[in-house]
Amino acid sequence: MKKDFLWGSATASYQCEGAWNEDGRTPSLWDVYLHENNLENGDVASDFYHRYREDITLMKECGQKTYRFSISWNRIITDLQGTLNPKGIKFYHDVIDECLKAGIEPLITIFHWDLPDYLEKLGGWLNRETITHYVDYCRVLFAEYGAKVKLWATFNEPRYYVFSGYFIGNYPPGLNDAQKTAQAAYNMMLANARAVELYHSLHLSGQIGVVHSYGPIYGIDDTPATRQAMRDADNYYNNWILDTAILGYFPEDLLTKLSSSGIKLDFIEPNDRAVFEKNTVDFIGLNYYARVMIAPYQGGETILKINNSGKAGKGTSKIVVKDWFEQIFDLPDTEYTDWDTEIYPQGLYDGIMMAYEKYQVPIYITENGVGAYEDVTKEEINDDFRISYLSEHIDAIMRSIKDGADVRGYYVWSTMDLYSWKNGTEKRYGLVAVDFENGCQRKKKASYYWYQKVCQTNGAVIESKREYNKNYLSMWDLNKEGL
Ligand code: BGP
Repeated sequence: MKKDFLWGSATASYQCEGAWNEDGRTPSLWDVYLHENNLENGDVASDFYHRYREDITLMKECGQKTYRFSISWNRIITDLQGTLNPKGIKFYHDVIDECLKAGIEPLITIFHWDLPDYLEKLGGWLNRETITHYVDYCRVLFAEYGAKVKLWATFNEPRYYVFSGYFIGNYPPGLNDAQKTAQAAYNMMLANARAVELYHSLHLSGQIGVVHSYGPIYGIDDTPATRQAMRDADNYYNNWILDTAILGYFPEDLLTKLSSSGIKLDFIEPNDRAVFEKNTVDFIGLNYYARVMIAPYQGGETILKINNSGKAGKGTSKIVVKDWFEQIFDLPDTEYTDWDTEIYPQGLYDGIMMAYEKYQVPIYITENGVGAYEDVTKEEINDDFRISYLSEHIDAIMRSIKDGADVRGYYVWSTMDLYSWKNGTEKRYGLVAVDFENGCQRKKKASYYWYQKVCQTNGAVIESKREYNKNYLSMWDLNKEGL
């Protein structure tokens, strides 16, 4: 591994900060949605707002060289008139300064899903005006922190945010509307291009990219119908973000397929194309949790069922997109978590190789980790399953680097336990445990000590023993061979 490889970990503002109504912060759409529906919320979360020094010290002791975190927009700009909140601005200066003092490179995610509620009330990402507000927000961040921060991500996972909020409906604003899904997705990608344009115009010495919830596509068999379903699924899951952000426009066959599926593309304005083409990202952040196994669409209506409880039983999740594809969640010969997430490290290797061959831009693995129920009241927290999960995934990255991919950093999700959106705080990902019942006390898990060795030896301690059967067709084969 190159000496400057960035080992680190990641969090997001709403999931860890807490202090939801302190020091001038106004609500985001998540505060309102969770309060109104009486659901478990992030009011306190991991209390990072008050404990960030302790968390950054823990990262430093672990040997981490980078920390990816997001900024809460509504902590910085508190209303539609653009009122700035000095205390909010100062908080992130303090976090950044603390990182830099500890030798930790900050990677800032500008938007990790917590849209200010004052914008959601006006239609959120369905409203093109939100793009203007977003660029104004970026301008504030670049002016405040641009000299200190070298790595910026415009958005965390446009796909997950848009699909969960507008299509599946399990996240706010809780809609199930294909037309609105396409429109919100389009506006978000346009906002990405506008933020890149602004950042590049300022000639700061850093890089800007987008973070994508990467789902490397595989096919259940090798038939023409499966190959077509895989291409459609790749457009649906990956290409509308990656092609658009890196190559400068949406795939033509995606636009055709959307039109033939009854989506009106009248939200596209003639001058937009040039904005996309001219303003492409410097790097991509790939969040990897699982591959996506695809079968051809068999019939019936669209079904979008996600297992958010971890108790619903494996195989509860079901995704059928009418006339596009079906996604398989219960393969017989592989392992899944209680939330129906397949554990398949080889997908990370394949995914990196595919992305690098296609796009030739630097890659950061901006999230990777495993969520589980854990008893954190024990003296020692032996999360061996997490150690083997992370070890196998890091091994996949190291193999991809050996095979020529330009991967520059790796972020464990998550730095410490935090609020896992609709899964609540019970689904834990952290290297450090947070005892949510007892004042959010921190306790290092076994995986923390193990990751310390990884960071300190620059990956030399990683050994993976897993063997892979190549049972399924991958998008990689399909990209090489064509449809
Ligand atoms: C990613 C998000 C994170 C995080 C992670 C784990 O999609 O960027 O915010 O939550 O997934 O997912 P979950 O918390 O739903 O288990």
